Amino acid sequence: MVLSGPDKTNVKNVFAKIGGHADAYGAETLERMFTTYPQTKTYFPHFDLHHGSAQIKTHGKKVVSALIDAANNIDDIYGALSKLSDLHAQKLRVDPVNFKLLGQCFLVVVAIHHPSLLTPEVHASLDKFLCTVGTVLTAKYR
Ligand code: HNI
Repeated sequence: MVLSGPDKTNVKNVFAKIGGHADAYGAETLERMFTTYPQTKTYFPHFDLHHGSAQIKTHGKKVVSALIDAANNIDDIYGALSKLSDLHAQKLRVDPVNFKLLGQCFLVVVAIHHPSLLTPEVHASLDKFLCTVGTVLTAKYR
């Protein structure tokens, strides 16, 4: 998946607009993922997954921070997420299909909070970016 120049601009613009809401959007993304795709809960048996859970908030913040990190290093996403790639491949062993589910939920959150931001072009760029992040995080599985 190759991000074009305009894709990179679109992605950076989305994260600039999200700004201070990033943490809350992370938690909302996770809550949507756990509700809509309950099978994803199996990776978090040690978490309180109820609405408003402090663990979901903390974890949402970590996930979105990683996305921001990737967007800030959009020409070297592999490098930026290298350690996380090791973790997901070697320790967590999350089935790759789940990355698509999380990406979809993040897109829905952006769409709900920033409807005018998500033009078809920006939607496509963000989708490419999230797919790339998923590919990077599962790159070391084999
Ligand atoms: Ni993921 C831990 C980022 C997708 C299951 N994950 C992390 C951490 C970050 C992170 C950051 C914290 C690492 C640390 O503590 O050093 N995860 C991301 C990103 C994506 C992603 C950026 C995709 C966009 N992770 C997923 C998916 C699942 C998942 C799809 C499973 C459905 N991740 C986990 C689990 C942990 C985790 C489980 C450990 C949680 C804990 O604290 O015990």
